[in-house]
Amino acid sequence: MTVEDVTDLYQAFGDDRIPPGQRETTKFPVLSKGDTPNWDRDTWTFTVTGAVDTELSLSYDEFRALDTVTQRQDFHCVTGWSKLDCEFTGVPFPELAAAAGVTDDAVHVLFHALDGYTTNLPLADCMREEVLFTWAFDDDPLPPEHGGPLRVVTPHKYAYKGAKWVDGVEFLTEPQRGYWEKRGYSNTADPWAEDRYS
Ligand SMILES: Nc1nc2c(c(=O)[nH]1)N[C@H]1C(S)=C(S)[C@@H](COP(=O)(O)O)O[C@H]1N2
Ligand SMILES: [Mo]
Repeated sequence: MTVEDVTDLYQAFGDDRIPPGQRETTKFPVLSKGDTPNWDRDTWTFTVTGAVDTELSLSYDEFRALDTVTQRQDFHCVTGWSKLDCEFTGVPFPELAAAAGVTDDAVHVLFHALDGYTTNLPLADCMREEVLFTWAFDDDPLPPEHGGPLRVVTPHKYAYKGAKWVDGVEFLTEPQRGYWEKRGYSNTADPWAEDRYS
């Protein structure tokens, strides 16, 4: 398995790999707004909706049949810890966007998750190879508390931009705010600018 190292992406945002105000940890703390939701492999459905040519509805097996990559990435939590060199396997966002065909008027994206969580990003911030829908962490299945069966990772943003238990992507023609973005966390979430709160 080829592992692509994308840990140098920070160079586009700042001088240091560890963003200002962050401490490195080797632990992987769990941060969820509530309980870990249950899911059923037979009924789990991933939807792509909104400003697309073709809305998609994929079963778990159909999602897993998409082309995948494995990347080494860093993970920055807004509460101040960073975990370096995480290996995630999954589907890059642009791959999924191409499968649905994003229409010209799409400017923004809202991610939906099984626990009711949502988070938002401008389309341009999603159309990066490092934005992954991932089900594997360091060669093991992604643990349920970390978002299994499927989560998003956003190594160029604080981790609340990555929805755990993701089951839907909505392409929007106007910006919209997600769960934490409505509750005082930064809408932009750039770790190198320390965009923590709004
Ligand atoms: N569905 C869902 N995704 C979520 C959250 C959540 O509560 N629900 N919490 C977010 C926050 S605030 C953070 S910091 C990261 C934490 O990921 P971790 O628990 O794997 O460390 O997940 C993000 N994604
Ligand atoms: Mo968080």
